[in-house]
Amino acid sequence: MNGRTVLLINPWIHDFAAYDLWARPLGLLILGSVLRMNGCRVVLVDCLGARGHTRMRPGGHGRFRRSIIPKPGVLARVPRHYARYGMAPEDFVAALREAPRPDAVLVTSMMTYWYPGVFEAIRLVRDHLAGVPVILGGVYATLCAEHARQFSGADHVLTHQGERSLPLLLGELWGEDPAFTPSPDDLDALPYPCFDLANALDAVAIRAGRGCPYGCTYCASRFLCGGQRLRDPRAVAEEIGFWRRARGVRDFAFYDDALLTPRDHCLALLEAIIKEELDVRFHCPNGLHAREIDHETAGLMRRAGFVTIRLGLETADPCRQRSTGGKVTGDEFVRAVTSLRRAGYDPGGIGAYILCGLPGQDAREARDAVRFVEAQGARPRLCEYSPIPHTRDWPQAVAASPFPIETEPLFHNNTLLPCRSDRFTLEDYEEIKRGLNTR
Ligand code: B12
Repeated sequence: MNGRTVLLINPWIHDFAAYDLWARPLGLLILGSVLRMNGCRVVLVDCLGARGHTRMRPGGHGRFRRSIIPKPGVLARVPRHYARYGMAPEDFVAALREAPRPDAVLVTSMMTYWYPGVFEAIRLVRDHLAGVPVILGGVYATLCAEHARQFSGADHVLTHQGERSLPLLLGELWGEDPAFTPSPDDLDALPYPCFDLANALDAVAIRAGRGCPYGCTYCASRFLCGGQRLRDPRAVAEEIGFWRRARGVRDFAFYDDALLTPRDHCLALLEAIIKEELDVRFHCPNGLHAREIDHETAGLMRRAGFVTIRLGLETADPCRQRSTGGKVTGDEFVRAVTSLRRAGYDPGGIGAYILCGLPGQDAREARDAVRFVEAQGARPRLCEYSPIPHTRDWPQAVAASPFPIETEPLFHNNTLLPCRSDRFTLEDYEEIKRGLNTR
């Protein structure tokens, strides 16, 4: 594959709201590095990169550039602005023109309901790079594969992890044998993501493992990633050290589905990071498993440089905790918060995610969870439930939702509270949220 050029595209977000909470196209950049190992030249157009922001805060999160666009027809009655988040389309076209003509274009995708931004990118690639094969992959492409095949305009849709399947497909298209087709199960064999292509390296996303030992009914991790696999903790610490020393990166966001599980891996990771003496900050925008946090873990997290802590509580109702997968109990949550506070964390900085609008859920349950979190001194963070195909809750979500979520992924948008009902209305949600904002 020597001499081949591949263009990676991280498309826009089309949504009612979006804020950059350390959102980086980690999967796409790992694939870019795999293709480099195969001799390809790799170029990146990141709609959500430096040119896609109006304001970046120190620490690597910030405001995306926003332009209001017409709502897709099916969302016409939603009384909110709809916008394209990320770089101006003119800049996107200019970037396509400036890049060397590629032998293939790879487009990634994240949330299922963000597909219009993906389609827009593919349309522009088709207009400006006629004849170049376009391959689509990522979370939307995996969760809504048929929808993507039918409507995206891509030549090929690859589902699930692409480390092996992508070089094999490109090999077929180009009539060449790829030299490097790593298994996505052997995480220590994978190269570092090609973050060097990003024009502002203000934060790096990292994973110490993939998958999760739990199988929560509302979560698609099992379908997307398979069972849990772990990286060698020393290799993770070395990677962090590499970005810190070679590129001066101070902020890192962990994208793990289950960073703190199992305990011995987590302790080894924290100790390996501390040993590197790096002066870095870690952010965990994806919820952590509170069950694993005790006096020892909390102390090590503090020493290692963990600053943004979000715990995945979801609900304080013991029945719901058990029936959705049993990942945490109220007592374990209390112990986690107490341990974090003893380790020196400011209670207001300990966020706890609370799921709102699960199929059949009563608003009272979310209100109780808010009170429970506040009683521990932590900060409730509401998360509107997004129904996800291939999860165990999906059939119930389809039955409960007033929207046709089975045929139209736009209705998975969490902003709509897609499984709202008389027992949990949008007004209930707004009222709970207002209550938090006024405190
Ligand atoms: C990290 C993460 C986040 C980060 C942001 C990530 C980002 N880049 O923007 C944060 C914490 C901010 C976040 C927020 C949310 N998230 Co989230 N998140 C994840 C998580 C845990 C990992 C995604 C990831 O980056 N993986 C890392 C890389 C290695 O994998 P990857 O990108 O998928 O890439 C691989 C493959 O997909 C494929 N691939 C990728 N691109 C391409 C391209 C080609 C051409 C090919 C061939 C292959 C390919 O190969 C790659 C390598 O193997 C997933 C769960 C999961 N396990 O996927 C949920 C997940 C995507 N999130 C989800 C949800 C629900 C949310 C929230 C709505 C939660 C909420 N209610 O607030 C918010 C919404 C954010 C918003 N702004 O609206 C859902 C999806 C919902 C949906 N309908 O699509 C998921 C699946 C979790 C779940 N509950 O099941 N999230």
